[in-house]
Amino acid sequence: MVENLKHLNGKYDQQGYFVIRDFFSASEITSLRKVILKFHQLWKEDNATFYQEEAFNSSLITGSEYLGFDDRVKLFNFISSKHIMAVIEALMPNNPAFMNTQLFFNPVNPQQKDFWHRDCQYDYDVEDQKKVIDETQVVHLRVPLFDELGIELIPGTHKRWDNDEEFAVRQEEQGRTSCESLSDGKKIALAAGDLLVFSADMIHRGLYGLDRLALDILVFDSSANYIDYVDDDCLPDTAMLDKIDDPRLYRNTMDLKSKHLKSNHLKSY
Ligand SMILES: O=C(O)CCC(=O)C(=O)O
Repeated sequence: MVENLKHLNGKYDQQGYFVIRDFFSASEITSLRKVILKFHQLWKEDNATFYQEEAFNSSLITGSEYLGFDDRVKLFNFISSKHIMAVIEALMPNNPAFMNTQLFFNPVNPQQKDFWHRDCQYDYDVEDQKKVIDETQVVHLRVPLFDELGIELIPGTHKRWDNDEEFAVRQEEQGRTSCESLSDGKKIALAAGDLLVFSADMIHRGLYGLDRLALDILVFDSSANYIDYVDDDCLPDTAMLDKIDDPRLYRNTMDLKSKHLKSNHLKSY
């Protein structure tokens, strides 16, 4: 397994993604699905208009708004389970930190098209996007709960800037639209049980269709400055930490949070 992961790490480095087929057992997916479907149902009821009109994802799945103590502990234990931690640590050996979770589903409106983007484009201007892909990366671990068309991505774009076509399409410039096809796009179809690991900052899009419902786990390297992106409520509380077999991923985030708070506090004097 460790040898295998080393090979995958090299693949991630070169391509910006890798997929491990049948990574999860059927029973793991069945029990995860139960918790996620509970969240999804409550979230849809609470966000009915948004869901009907434009939504294609939700986030903060591990938070306290829709799930109770036991379900949250189940999720935390799933996310930091031995085999997921082995994958995360193969990519980030030094204190990987938990950022968030997102749930991706099909938009209700069939006119809504899947769109190319880099996640960092929503927070950074173009010059800073170039820096982000050069210096740091947020990694997504996609866990499909049902078979899905998956993700289309452009291998290698986690480390290189866009060509003219890619830039015009994802930024919708020169009359191009972000749902157009791109010549170097690679479609990765996924089945329930597979794990797809990819860089959030590479050029990619989710492919709408089938009954997709995918849990994305977002992690980052502790040396990168992403702590402001973490919502306290999606972290385990003290009582939960006691029930998590391996809470290092969350403790790393909490440590970063408290360091950040302390340094902000000092700055304000
Ligand atoms: O699946 C989707 O709709 C989009 C996925 C995506 O953009 C992401 O995971 O960052």
